[in-house]
Amino acid sequence: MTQLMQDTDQTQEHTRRLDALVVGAGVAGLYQLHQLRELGLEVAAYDAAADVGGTWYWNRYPGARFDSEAYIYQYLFDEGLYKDWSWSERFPGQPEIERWMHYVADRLDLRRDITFSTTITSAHWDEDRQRWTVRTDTGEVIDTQFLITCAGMLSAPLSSVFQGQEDFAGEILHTSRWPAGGVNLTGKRVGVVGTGATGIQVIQTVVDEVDSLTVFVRTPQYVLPMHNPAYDDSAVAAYKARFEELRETLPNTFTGFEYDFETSWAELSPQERHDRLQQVYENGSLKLWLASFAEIFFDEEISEEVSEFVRQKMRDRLKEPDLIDLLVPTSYGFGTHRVPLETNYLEVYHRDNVTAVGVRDNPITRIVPEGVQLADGTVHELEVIVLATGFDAGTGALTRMGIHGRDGRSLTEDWGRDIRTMMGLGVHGYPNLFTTAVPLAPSAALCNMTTCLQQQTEWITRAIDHMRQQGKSVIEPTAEGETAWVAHHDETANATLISKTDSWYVGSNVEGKPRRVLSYTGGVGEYRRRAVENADAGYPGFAMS
Ligand code: NA7
Repeated sequence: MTQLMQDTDQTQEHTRRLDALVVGAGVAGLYQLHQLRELGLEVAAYDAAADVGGTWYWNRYPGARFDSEAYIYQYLFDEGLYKDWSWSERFPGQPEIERWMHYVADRLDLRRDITFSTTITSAHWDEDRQRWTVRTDTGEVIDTQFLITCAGMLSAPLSSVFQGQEDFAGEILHTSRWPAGGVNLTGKRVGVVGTGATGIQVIQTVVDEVDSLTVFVRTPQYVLPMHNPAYDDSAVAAYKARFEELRETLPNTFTGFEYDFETSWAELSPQERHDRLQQVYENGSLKLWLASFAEIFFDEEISEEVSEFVRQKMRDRLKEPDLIDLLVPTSYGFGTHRVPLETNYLEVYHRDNVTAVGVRDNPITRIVPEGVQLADGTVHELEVIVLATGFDAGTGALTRMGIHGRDGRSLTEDWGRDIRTMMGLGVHGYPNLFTTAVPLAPSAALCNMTTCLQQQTEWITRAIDHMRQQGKSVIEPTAEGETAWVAHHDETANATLISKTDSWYVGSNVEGKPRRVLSYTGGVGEYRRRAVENADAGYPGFAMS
């Protein structure tokens, strides 16, 4: 027997054959696995994590919690699944959310089809066999008809940020790789780099524990106070009674939340506008952002007026001019960044053991053994450095996976030039690859994720079902279909102020990443309508054979 034949035999022996491989066992992956199993497919999910949860497995940093209301961050396809779980508060913390994900996996008996602690290291489309060959870091080879990525939009951490990180004498941690057993910060000198939604949750939480806290602030954030009441039995019963209403409403609003833009700026007097802003501010949710005035995303003057409303709230709390200068944004409009909800975050900076260090004009140059060094040579001595420095959003999970499509083309290289997808559901040149939570769909950012991920996975299930019924085995976005979607996406996105503001929403947080608004900004309801229309019409923009 020749060496080649031996290798082939061994590969076949160890190759697992599937109809569909789902990458990820978080919100999308669990539901996708469930649906395809119900459809009768031979399907399995793989996850690098040791258990289910996705985002809620990895992000166990201090203070991690929802800022979608718990009763809308839900699966809505099964009334019993919804009603048999009771949330303890409006915006629960990560441990409770992770327990809920376990509940979902157990209830649907999903774990038996999930391989944990296993990373996909490559996926190659085999043109002759019209199937994917997928390899893992445990040496497994999987031969699958469909490859479905449910890998999350914020799962590729930016954790190697500074020169010298490996030389630090203390402990350095990225927020999304926080150890399961926690980290003892008691009495320690702790530094936090980053004041996005994550950094803010960390800062307001660890401040009670640490000896001293040094916060490195580059771009300040507009923040809104969170109102987070505990739920008693009657509150739980009240939201459960709304199940049908929520199931009807959520998929059709602008952002997949229960609320929507109700009033137009032009229709109201200045006093009425202020009253409306005050009313939604007091709601203590993302309502001021996602249900005040849609014009804040398009009109610079209206954006400025609403921004000023929020700035004044922040100034009233910060009081001190130095802190106001450092922490109140002025260079971009409210809502063009992701808006964090917080609890006494601004008040943290009044504490004696907290130092806010501006690093816009005097940037961090490197990590030294003692701590963080700035451009002017100052060293902030620390024992723990928390990197709340974010993610390669939307694309990073896939570009780190080694996906190669037709003719060996590399998704990493393709998206390194230009980030294109067909409705965020597939990519031209990559047959039988279905995607979720990638760019050019609302699930890339501007969405209550459960709403969008249910919709996308249901669309994928329907497409596969359709193919099987039609006797088709390969689906791929056409070049023309994709180009038309990209054009529509860009036209919609480039009309927004989001497109003009630097943040992970446009990929500017990753050096060299092609700039494009990641999220579809036409609205969750509109996206859904278009996706359903596409399926009803027999999938124009996709070629099937
Ligand atoms: P974000 O929102 O991307 O925030 C990252 C933060 O880290 C942000 O304040 C950055 O400042 C800061 N950063 C990154 N690199 C540096 C360097 N080199 N120096 C100083 N500061 C730096 O990530 P999050 O994890 O907070 O949130 C991501 C999403 O998760 C969030 O939007 C929610 O949807 C959940 P910058 O703004 O770049 O000046």
